Parts: sequence; C-alpha cells; structure tokens
Amino acid sequence: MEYNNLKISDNGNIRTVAISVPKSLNALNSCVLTELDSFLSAIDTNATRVLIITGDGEKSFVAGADISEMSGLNEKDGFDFGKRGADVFRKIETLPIPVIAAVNGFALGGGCELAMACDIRIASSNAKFGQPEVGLGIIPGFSGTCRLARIVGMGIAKEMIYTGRAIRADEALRIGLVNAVYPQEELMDQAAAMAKKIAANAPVAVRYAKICINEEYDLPTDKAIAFENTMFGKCFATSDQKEGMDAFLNKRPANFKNE
Ligand code: CO8
Repeated sequence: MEYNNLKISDNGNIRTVAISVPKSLNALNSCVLTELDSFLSAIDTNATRVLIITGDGEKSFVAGADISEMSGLNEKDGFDFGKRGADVFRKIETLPIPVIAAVNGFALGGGCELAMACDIRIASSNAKFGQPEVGLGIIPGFSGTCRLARIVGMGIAKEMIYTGRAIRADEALRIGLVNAVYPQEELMDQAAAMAKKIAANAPVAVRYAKICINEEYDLPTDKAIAFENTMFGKCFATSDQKEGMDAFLNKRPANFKNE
C-alpha cells in the first residue's frame, strides 16, 4: 500500500512511523487510520524489533481525531468510526514488538489515546496532553476512558476527562503519563537510544514480557502468576536463553538469534 499520511523510516531493526497530515496538525481521519492499520499488519515483527510512533513536524504529535470528518456522523457512523480507531490502537497495544510513542507536540483526544496504546511514552518539553472530547459533545472514543485510568489512576483520569483540561509535559511526567521529557531536538535520539537498548535484548523474551504484562493486568493474582510461570518456562525452550546465559557465564556479549 502507498502511504500518503505516514512517513516511514528504518534504522537497522528499528522502524519509525510519523503521522503526517500537515493541514490538520496530524489529526486522525479515516485515511490515516486505514494506512496505519495496513502499516501495522505489514510489519515483519521478526525483522523489526521496536516501533517508534511520532508526529511529523515540530508542533504536533496528533491533534485528535479529525473533527471535520466526525461532525456529520450519526450514531451508527460514530460507533463505526470509534471502533475503527479502537481496533487500530488495540493492534498497536498487542503488536508482538514494543512500541514507543515519541510525543513531539499536541497529543489531544485521539492523539493522547494513540500515545496510550503504545507501550512507553516519552515527550518533548513542548508536548501537551489532554482529552478535550466532552467540550465537543463526545467522550474519548479511541479507548481513552479505558486506558487513561489504568495509566494515571482513576481520580486524575476522571479530572482530565471531565474538565477536558490540557496538561503540559512536566505534569504528564509527574502523573506517570510519560516516562521522560526531553528538549524537542533530543526527543528522537532519545527514542532511538531506548529502542536500541530494547533491540539488543533477546527478542523472544521481550515479546513474552510484553504478552505477560498485557495479559496479566486483567487477571486475578493467582492466574496472573501462573500465566507468567508458563511463559517463563517457555523461555527455556529458546536458543536465545541458552545464548544469553552462556554469554554471561563466559563474559562475552550475547548474539541473539530471535529463536
Ligand atoms: N481535527 C480537524 N482539524 C484540526 C484538528 C482536529 N482534531 N486539530 C487541528 N485542526 C486543524 C485546525 O482546524 C486548523 O485548520 P485551518 O488551518 O484549516 O483552520 C489547523 O489544524 C491548525 O490548527 P489551529 O489553527 O487551531 O492551531 P493552533 O496552534 O491555534 O491550535 C490546537 C492548536 C490547540 C491543537 C487546536 O487546533 C485544537 O484545539 N485542535 C483540536 C483538538 C481537539 O479537540 N482534539 C480532540 C478531537 S476529538 C477526538 O480526538 C476524539 C477521539 C475519539 C473519536 C471517536 C470517534 C467517534
């Protein structure tokens, strides 16, 4: 598929996709969602170890879902549009490789929701986060009511969603919505450095860790522990476990094969 709204680049086994819709500060319209969906389906998650998602330009990560497209929707269309975005974001959340959101400006509405579907969020100091939907007569519809409370806690999530107040990067850091804040010019280098660190580890183990953290979140404690136990056992069926431990014991760098 040809992408008109995505800019894709590769650096070794790290892939970066920038949402690029200059006329609307990278707002998510149906075309962008279709392209993102197709892009995610096409990623070879054996060759690519980490995905970085960012916004094109210096002002905006994603300024939300496209308000002009949503303005004329009826109930059925609203349901379909919300589901479309939610499905794409769930694909990100369950992608077999880690996904880092490098939030380089506005992350409002669907933009904040996109960042929250990623495994890890880092931001530039000019970033702004918020869920302003109730001011438009809607609620967060790309899973924001689900994920925000899980990340920052119920009280802060409710305040942010009921007031629609946008918060700056320093506040996002304080409430745990982002892991780190950097000057804008350093953001992508920092994202790449984090991605490189992840990519240097045993890929199957990283994949299993992501599955465990995601799956166990919703399980009762005993079931969660049993799930981890099973996945831990499975690690010992990989050649990378043998390689990682042999490398440690022989004081040499590991050469993981992703198997
Ligand atoms: N949708 C459509 N166009 C947008 C959007 C958007 N979300 N955001 C910005 N734009 C457009 C503006 O209309 C403007 O276009 P034009 O130049 O033609 O007038 C252009 O981008 C530049 O924007 P501004 O001139 O407004 O730039 P400012 O720097 O003055 O302001 C802001 C930047 C603060 C980001 C401002 O543009 C803004 O408030 N944008 C809207 C933010 C917002 O409310 N986002 C949430 C949208 S709702 C949502 O995301 C719901 C998700 C769930 C959907 C569920 C589906 C049913």
